[in-house]
Amino acid sequence: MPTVAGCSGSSNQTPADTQAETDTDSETPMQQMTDTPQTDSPEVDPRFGYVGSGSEEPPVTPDHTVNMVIRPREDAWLPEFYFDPVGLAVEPGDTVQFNMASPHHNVNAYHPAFGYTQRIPEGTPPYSSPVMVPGDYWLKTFETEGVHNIMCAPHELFGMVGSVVVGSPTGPGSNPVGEAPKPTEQSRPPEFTAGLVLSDPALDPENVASAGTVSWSELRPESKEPLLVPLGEE
Ligand SMILES: [Cu+2]
Repeated sequence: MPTVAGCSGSSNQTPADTQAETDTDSETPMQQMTDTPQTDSPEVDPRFGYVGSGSEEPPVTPDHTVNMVIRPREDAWLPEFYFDPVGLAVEPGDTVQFNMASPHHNVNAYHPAFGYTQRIPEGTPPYSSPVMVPGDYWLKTFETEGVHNIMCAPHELFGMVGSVVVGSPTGPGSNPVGEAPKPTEQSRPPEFTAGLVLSDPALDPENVASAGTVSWSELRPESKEPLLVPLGEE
């Protein structure tokens, strides 16, 4: 049985870190951050998105909002960890704001660079956010058309996964979750409750595309079943 994936020790930083050319070491980093070179969309990085804290105004007006939630269960020791909505249809170029409604989450693409089977469109960079705290938010602009399966890496095996359909319900993310990795990939598909959630009929890419949004409450109870047990319990 695979071990639970720990938090990747990545220290992802905002693009501001790449502009250390200016050697004015006196002013605050926040001040330098506002001097980002002008491009079409400089604020939301294709790989690292944009991290906002507290009441900070987003630099880009989000087109959609997703909450990242922890909710206790009445019938099990393990709470539910989930994205809400868990399925979302967007247009290419739309920006989604992920709100940390609870602690210790991130947003992470299913991509071989992270050790997972590819479940985002080919040619898409392996995007991820840092692990964030309540009140933070993360912006991601979805450019590449097709199905994007995403997860919270710390809680993936508990079912904290989602599906963003960008334009058309196509690409590797539209394949069944049990699909074997390519021979060249050291990667694994969505497993345990992650596999159940992404296999729920409501998250069928065609359904997400036509429904627009799929809330967590629309999934079948059996798709949310906790499959991991703590030490000492059966
Ligand atoms: Cu999480």
